[in-house]
Amino acid sequence: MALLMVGAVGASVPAASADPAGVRRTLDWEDSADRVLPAAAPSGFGKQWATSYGATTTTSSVRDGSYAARFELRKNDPVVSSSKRAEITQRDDQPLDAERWYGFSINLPPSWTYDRSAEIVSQWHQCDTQCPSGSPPLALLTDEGRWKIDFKGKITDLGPYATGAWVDWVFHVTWRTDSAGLLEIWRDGEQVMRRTEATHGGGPRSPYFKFGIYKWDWATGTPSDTTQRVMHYDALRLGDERATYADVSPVRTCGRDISPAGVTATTYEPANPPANAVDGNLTTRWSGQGFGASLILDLGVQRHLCGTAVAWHRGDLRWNDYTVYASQDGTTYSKVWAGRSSGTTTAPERALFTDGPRDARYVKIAFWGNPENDWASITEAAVLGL
Ligand SMILES: [Ca+2]
Ligand SMILES: [Ca+2]
Repeated sequence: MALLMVGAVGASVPAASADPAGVRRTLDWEDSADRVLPAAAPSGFGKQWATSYGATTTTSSVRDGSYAARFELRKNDPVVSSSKRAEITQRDDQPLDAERWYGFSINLPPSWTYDRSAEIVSQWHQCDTQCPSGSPPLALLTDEGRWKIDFKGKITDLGPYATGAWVDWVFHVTWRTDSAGLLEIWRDGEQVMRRTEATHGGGPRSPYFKFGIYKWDWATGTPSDTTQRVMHYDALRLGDERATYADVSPVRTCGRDISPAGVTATTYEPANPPANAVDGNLTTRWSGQGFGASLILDLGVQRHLCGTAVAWHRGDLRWNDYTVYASQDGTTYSKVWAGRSSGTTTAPERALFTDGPRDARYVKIAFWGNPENDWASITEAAVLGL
């Protein structure tokens, strides 16, 4: 059977990023290009530590994948940027009135004991030139054994922190100096704060994000009960106004519909070409005849995939036996699911990869038979990712 090519159905093929369009940067430390600590900060970020242990990558405790960042700050460490800190900082290049999503996960190990002195573990710093001075407009703190939010100088107590566990945070901020500002915060999926008011004090740019350990009391000599802090940080995703909660949340559930950049089939009848299977219309279909007739979705780049959702023509009247394969190169395919559709619905039916998520660019859906005839007829096919 010849491979019949049809035109790309997406607007454009993404160049290299594996993130949804609204996610501007992922820092989950799984990309080897980001594992440049402690010598340097990852691309696009600045370095604010002075020791060999200030910021490193670790495999000992991770939120996702195989790597996380590990921050360590000691009381006697050199002063960095006028204080005691081990932080990775975004550039001060955020446009005015920016809407931003920030998702990340923090693990405070058991050594993160009670201290009467606070530390900031994530902060949103006002811009540096022509901008108001003073404390950052927004910060996530630990203080006296508790999580706290400092929003424009007002402290909100979120209750005691637990150690030895990952805590997922999502912040959604519309940076405004007027009443159109918005601040939303979720901890482990639960919204813990919402404000609709000005979110910062002014200047020509929006605040920028920094994360790590910042403990100013160690620089000023204010009493403190600790001399060392170690923290793990992972699954950072920075999104813009196009992003959603799910796009940046450290919780990755299988269900993200990944738009294909192109679709082909091993065979089809002219009236029902492969593009009909990805047009969002359940009344149009791809139809190809024969045992093993296959639809192939090309995602344009390798993505972290976890399943498919397939809707069958006459899917409420007959079942279909099919197999799903995944491939990185479009040549070598591995079986990721095999089974039978329900025969009770024309709606898309999800099939999650039997052995869990995998990285792939191509997904092939191969038809083996139904009780009526030897035609594969798929009205819609989608690939699910994390
Ligand atoms: Ca990771
Ligand atoms: Ca269709």
